[in-house]
Amino acid sequence: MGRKAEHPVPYRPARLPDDEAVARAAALRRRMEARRSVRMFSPDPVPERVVLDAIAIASTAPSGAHQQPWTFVLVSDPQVRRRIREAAEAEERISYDGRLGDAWLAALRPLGTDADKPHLTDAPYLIVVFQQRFAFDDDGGVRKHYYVDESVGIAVGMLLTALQVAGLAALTHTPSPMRFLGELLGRPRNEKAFAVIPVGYPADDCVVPDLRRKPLDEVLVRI
Ligand code: IYR
Repeated sequence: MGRKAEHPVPYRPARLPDDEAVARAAALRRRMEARRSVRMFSPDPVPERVVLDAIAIASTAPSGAHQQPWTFVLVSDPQVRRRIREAAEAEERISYDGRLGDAWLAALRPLGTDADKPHLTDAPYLIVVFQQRFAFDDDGGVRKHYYVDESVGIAVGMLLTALQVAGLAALTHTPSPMRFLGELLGRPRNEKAFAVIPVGYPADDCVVPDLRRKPLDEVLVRI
């Protein structure tokens, strides 16, 4: 495919020796298996440089037609975080009071989540991820973006991986509906909120649900 690109350029990354590749993959697997979604954050500051690098790493994600249809809004301002928390909790109260429905509430019960979202003000950073459903042309027209959900989902996965490798904790938070985020943050109408990701260190007394991950042989089919 790339062979027939309009302007192909050489790509010849050095190969790793097998033992080095095996060691790196195993080390990263151990690191990633230790990742947990954190809802109890310390207010301690984290190095901004780490968060900026993690966002830059997320932005290396592959995307439909290489349109890179994402915007990351990095929120540290405590007042903006408080406004986001208030608006998110207002929506979540309606959700937990019945909008989600019995089956959904039952599925969430093991996690113990509720409409209280202290992580939105405790964590020193919120990364609000927006997907660009389309782009504006120079002449004021619009240009459709392709595979936006997939592209932004991959970028968020890479963001979470980068944060974990750098020793930071995060949560993939999806208040619903999320329209308030675009309004609060003054985003243009081609952008749709995708997730709110609090980032920081876990609180000293942080606890998480006692979850088990599916073992490899349950998620892998080899043919
Ligand atoms: N958005 C709500 C509810 C929620 C939904 C799912 I699916 C979760 O895995 C966790 C929570 C909330 O953030 O509480």
